This record gives sequence, structure tokens and C-alpha cells, in this order.
Amino acid sequence: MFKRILIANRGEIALRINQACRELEVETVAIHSTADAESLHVTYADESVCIGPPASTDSYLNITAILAAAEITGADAVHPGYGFLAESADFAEMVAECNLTWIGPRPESIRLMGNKAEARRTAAAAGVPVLPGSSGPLASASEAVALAAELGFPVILKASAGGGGRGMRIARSAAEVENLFSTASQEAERSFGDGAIYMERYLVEPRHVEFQVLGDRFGKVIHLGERECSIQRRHQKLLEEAPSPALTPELRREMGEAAVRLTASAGYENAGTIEFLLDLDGSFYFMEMNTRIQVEHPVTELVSGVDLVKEQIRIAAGEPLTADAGFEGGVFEPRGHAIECRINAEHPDSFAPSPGLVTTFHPPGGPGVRVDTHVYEHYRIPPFYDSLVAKLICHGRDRAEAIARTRRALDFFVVEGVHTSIPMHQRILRDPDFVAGRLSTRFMERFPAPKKRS
Ligand code: MV4
Repeated sequence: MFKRILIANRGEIALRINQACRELEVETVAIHSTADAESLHVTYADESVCIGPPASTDSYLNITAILAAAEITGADAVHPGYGFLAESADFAEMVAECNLTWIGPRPESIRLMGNKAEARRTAAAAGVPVLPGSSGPLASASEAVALAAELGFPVILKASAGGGGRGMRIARSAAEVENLFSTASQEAERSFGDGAIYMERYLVEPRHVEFQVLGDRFGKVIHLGERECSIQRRHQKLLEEAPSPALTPELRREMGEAAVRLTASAGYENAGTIEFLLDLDGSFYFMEMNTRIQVEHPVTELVSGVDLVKEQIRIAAGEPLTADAGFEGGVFEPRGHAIECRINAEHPDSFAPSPGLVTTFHPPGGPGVRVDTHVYEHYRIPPFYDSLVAKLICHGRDRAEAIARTRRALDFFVVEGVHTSIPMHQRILRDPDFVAGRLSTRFMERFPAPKKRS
């Protein structure tokens, strides 16, 4: 096992990684920007190093400063968390070159899955369903138009180097394909330095269902079931739950086996997520693989009993997977139901960030309630980073109990000084479609922001 892990992140996930390290009796090193000197992730670590000014590019993305911090504190491993450098194959490579262990997949895996057209090809080769579309990047607008005519409309153009909704265009006619192909390619070139574009048939109202996978150094791969992530706005997830209300045990087994097949075929090591689109008729299609621990990992922890961050650390230390130890015949079955609400500091009308001083902070507790947060009373939320205040994760024996607990916990979660998305979550948890489990990626279109009173 490691002696000392450098946590290359901030906020709630830095605290979450610190908790896992403590339980494994591994020492921790925090890094922080000048804006985060008073942050809990700094207080709770054994050691801390200031790595630069507030802007992310000068601090949490400053590879040279982070590696120097690891060197001077004698760390032997780096955990990247999510966001920032978590999916930088170059950073993972440099960590290894500094004789540090990267707590995550090998750089080649990050690179493979970071190229969305390559990831799609790898999935298809592993016998995982993909939507009808191009076999790789498209060479020209005319090739795109010809393929779209074959597939039928609508189609979606995606940047190979994009992902998470960046660099996508939906086309409903040949003329739109013709037009959008060049703008999409130019935008991808500008944003990612890679103009490659591929195409798929477009599903109009799917669900986003993703599977948690784990692979160890010995080639063992398992899944820990799925998370339903359809409730999102502008590609930002707002609420996630496990299991998905849409999955039967049979569909879970089928999708889980597909996720494991892809993960194993890529020789993938550590924690990952296979994202699927699930159509109304129960057809599912590979979308992307995320090569990091995700924001919504706690819902999987609550229905599996597995500490995913500890499992990541053990895998990186060369230990064999044990996460399936409690499952009947090694086959995962969710225990109860969990719901996560992402509580952001944002204006309820515009969804614009609402940073500033938190004057009152009373997080809820009680049976089945978990709050992952770095916020405390009198903490000042800096304007430089994401606006996540806390993740409220509630567990129940079934979905109805998880909903009741989430409603109760939201009603008694007091945050003053900044605007938060708590009222939005209260409305979602009372929505008849939500309660019935009728979800799709278009769910939030029916939730217009309340109009400002004048
Ligand atoms: C799609 C799609 C429908 N059909 N691909 C959005 C994020 C990026 N990972 C891919 N995305 C989508 N790809 C096909 N062929 C719909 C989306 C999509 C979406 C997916 C998951 C969650 C929310 C979404 C919101 C809009 C579009």
C-alpha cells in the first residue's frame, strides 16, 4: 500500500479522497490555490502545498507545480479526483515518469476512450451495441450527407475529441448536414485542436443510463450496476439515482455484461463508467466511457456497499478486486435505492453561479442520509471554480423510501447567504413524472425557471 497520496483536486472530492486514505492509513497531501487556503481539504490533509494563484490554469491545472508538490512532500501516488486533470493522459504519463503511481487507468486507456470515434469502434468490436453511424471520422461534408441519407433523419454530428455534449450538432435534413458539418468541424478544431467529426442516428428522447465498472491488474472486471442520469440541464447532471427505474433484472444483466465486455476488451484497470443511451423500447447503445471517478459515484456506493475510492486506491497499489465479495454468485444486485441531488450555489431564475459568503449552513442527517460537502458556516464560495455546494445522497429500502428521505432532507437543509438549487430539487421530487420514474434527457424542459417578480 502507498505511504502518502497527493490529492490533485479541491472541494468535496478532495475531502472524499482524504476520507478513503485515512481508512487505509495512508497519509495525505493537499494542493491548493491562494483562493483555497482556508478550505477544509487543506485543513484535513496531513500536509499542504500552495501551487499557485486562483485561476485553475495557474493552479489545479498547473502540472509542473503539482508534480513539484509531490516531489517535495515525498508522495508516492497521485489521485486526480474528477474534473481538472483527471482525464489528461499526458498528466498520467508525467506522474509515472516522476516515479509516482497514478490512481486511475493507464494513459493509453484514457487516450483511447478520450477519442469518442475510437471508443465507439472499440465498443462495436467488443460486441457492444452502438447506434447506426459512421465507422470512424467523416472525410467531408459530402460523405456526411451520403451517410445521413442512408441512416435517415435526424442524425447527430459529434466531435471525436469532444464528449459530455461539447461539439455536438443535430441535423434534420441533408441541407442541415451540409451546413453543420463544416461549422462543427471548425468549432472542434478551435476547441480541441482536432476537427474530426463522426455521425450517428439521433435518438430524440432517450434515457442516460451509465454502468460503474472496476478492473484490476489481474484482468478481473466487474460492474456495480447502473445510475440513471437523465435529469440534466445543458449537459450538467442535476440528480442521479441507482438503480434506474427503467431497468429489469434481465436488462441490467444484459447491459452490465456489455459494459464488462467493453472494459475487459480494452484491458482497462481501475474505476470507469460506461455511458449508454436507453431507448423507449429497451434498446441500449454505447455512448462514451469516462475514465475517472464520477461526481455521482455515491449512489453506487450506497446500493453496493463498496467504497469506490478505496477500491481505486487498492487497485492502483496492485491489490486484487474484492468489490464483488458480497454478491450472490458474484452477480451484482442493488440493495435498496439511492438518490443524489447536486446542490449548487446558483440563482434560481438564471442558473448563474451565486458565489459568496455562506452565513448559515445546517446540513441534514439521520437514517439513510449522506452529505458530501466541503462547505461550512462562514465559508466563502470562491467565484473561480464550479458552484457545487454539497451532494445530498439519500438511501432507502426502495425508491419510495429514498424519495421520502430526499424530500425530508431537502426540507431541513438550511443554506443562507447564497442562492442554491434546493428549491429546484424540491420541485423535482414532487413532480408526478419523477415519482412515477418517467424520465428522459428532456425531463428538465418542463421545468422552466420561475419568472422573476418585479
Ligand atoms: C446522443 C443523443 C441522441 N442520439 N447521441 C449528450 C452528451 C454526449 N455524451 C452525447 N449526448 C447525446 N448523444 C445520439 N446518437 C443525445 C445526447 C444527449 C444527451 C445524452 C445524455 C444526457 C443528456 C443529453 C442531453 C442532450 C443530448
